[in-house]
Amino acid sequence: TAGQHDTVWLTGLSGAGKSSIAGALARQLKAQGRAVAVLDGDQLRHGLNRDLGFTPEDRHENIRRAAEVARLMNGAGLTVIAAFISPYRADRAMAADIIGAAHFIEVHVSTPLAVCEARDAKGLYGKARAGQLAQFTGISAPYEAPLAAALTLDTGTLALDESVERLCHYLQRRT
Ligand code: GGZ
Repeated sequence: TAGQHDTVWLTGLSGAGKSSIAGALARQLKAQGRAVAVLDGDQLRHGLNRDLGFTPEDRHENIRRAAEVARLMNGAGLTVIAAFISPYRADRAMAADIIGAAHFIEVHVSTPLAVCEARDAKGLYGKARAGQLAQFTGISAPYEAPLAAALTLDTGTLALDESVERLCHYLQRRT
């Protein structure tokens, strides 16, 4: 199957829509008969990565572990959809290295900060603005946008099914 050993790596701000896209894309690919696994930062931080916070060093370790897991899953024949803020270019480059550049598909979920903040689905932006949440990406910690993403999806202007459609189209044309 095309893309069987690939990792779709979604990067973007908190609330940009990474998890929603990951879930919907996984459903779609499964319906096409693919074996798929989703790795989500918010979820991994409750288990495998529960010892990590949000310093640059901890984010680096978070991404390193996630990439190692993705590599193992790709090796077992799964298409991996990874959803991590992964705000540092250097850490995404490390992930590409671990996974293998040929199998790493970087997708920028580029929803603008203003849109993410207006949504504030979990109230985290409010807390960050109030100074109750340190090192919050986009507010008090950096986000380094990809320079050459395979695909850029802004959920402020694209409906979820449109984003999934574009991703499926991209994956189909790849192999
Ligand atoms: C960024 C934070 C922070 C800080 C808690 N900065 O939108 P969410 O809530 O559900 O997902 C975010 C999640 C980010 O985890 P990642 O593993 O994707 O981050 S990284 O790739 O940078 O390591 C957010 C929540 O954790 N959260 N505090 N200070 N996001």
